[in-house]
Amino acid sequence: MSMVLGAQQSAGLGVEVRGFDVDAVTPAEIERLTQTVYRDKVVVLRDQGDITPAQFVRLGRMFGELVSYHEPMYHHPEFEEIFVSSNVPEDGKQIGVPKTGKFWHADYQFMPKPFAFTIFSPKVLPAKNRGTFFINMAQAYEALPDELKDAAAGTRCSHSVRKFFKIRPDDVYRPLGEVIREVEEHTPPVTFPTVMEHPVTGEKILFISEGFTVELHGSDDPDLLDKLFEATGQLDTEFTHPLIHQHGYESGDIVIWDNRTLIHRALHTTTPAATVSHRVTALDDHPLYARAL
Ligand code: 7UC
Ligand code: FE
Repeated sequence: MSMVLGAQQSAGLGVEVRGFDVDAVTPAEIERLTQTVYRDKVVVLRDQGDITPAQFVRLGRMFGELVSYHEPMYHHPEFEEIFVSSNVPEDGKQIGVPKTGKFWHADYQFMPKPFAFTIFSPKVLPAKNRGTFFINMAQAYEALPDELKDAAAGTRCSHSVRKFFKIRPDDVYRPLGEVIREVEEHTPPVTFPTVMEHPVTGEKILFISEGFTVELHGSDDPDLLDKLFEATGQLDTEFTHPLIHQHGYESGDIVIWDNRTLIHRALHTTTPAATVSHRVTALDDHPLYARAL
């Protein structure tokens, strides 16, 4: 079967792809998928349940240069390009890191070069709460009242991993101050425009997240960042804000999303159900943004 793209899902996020075969895909098909990710933000490749870690890495490379996560404890034991989120030990050993990403963020927003694409492969899905929340931050920008758009214009934001940096096994018994100093040294905050133009679609994106964005510079209003979090739905603890999309997974899905435009958050599970996912992350040939607004 050859690759078939469905229509944009009526629920608002995602184009479904059937018949995708990682061993037969052509460069033209990858280009089509890439453009679909830029325009429609989420692409869901169905029925990829048999994909091996080696094939998954190969798939990722077709979208761009892969970047391995900066903290090795997240790496797949054989493929450092794969970031493993897991609460299921293998042979009594923890693989990857449990409970990742349960906060609003864009991947690597705290680094100098945030990724263009996140490619996500759920491996073990819990029976309930199998999904990810998304907010489209271009849509969120457009929905802002004019006074917040004006207030955000020309400002910049700093982003840091500090609130969600996970303590590593080797950090046990280390002074917390020393660990904090190391985090600030290895991953100092980065600063980007608060509003940026998407280099491919030209959309205006509000590039902030409650998890990683720690400071807004260039405004007289000390509450502006909180107002922007509030207006974009990031402070809604019930997840009913109209900008929040809940995306569900079927087993065998591989989901590719535009990490410039979407912020996401792992769905909060109430029970400690087994959950395993793999992801790879790729850069593209475009700068993070075409211009600051
Ligand atoms: O453990 C985690 O939640 C990982 C997070 C701090 N960073 C994911 C990323 O790609 O930025
Ligand atoms: Fe993430």
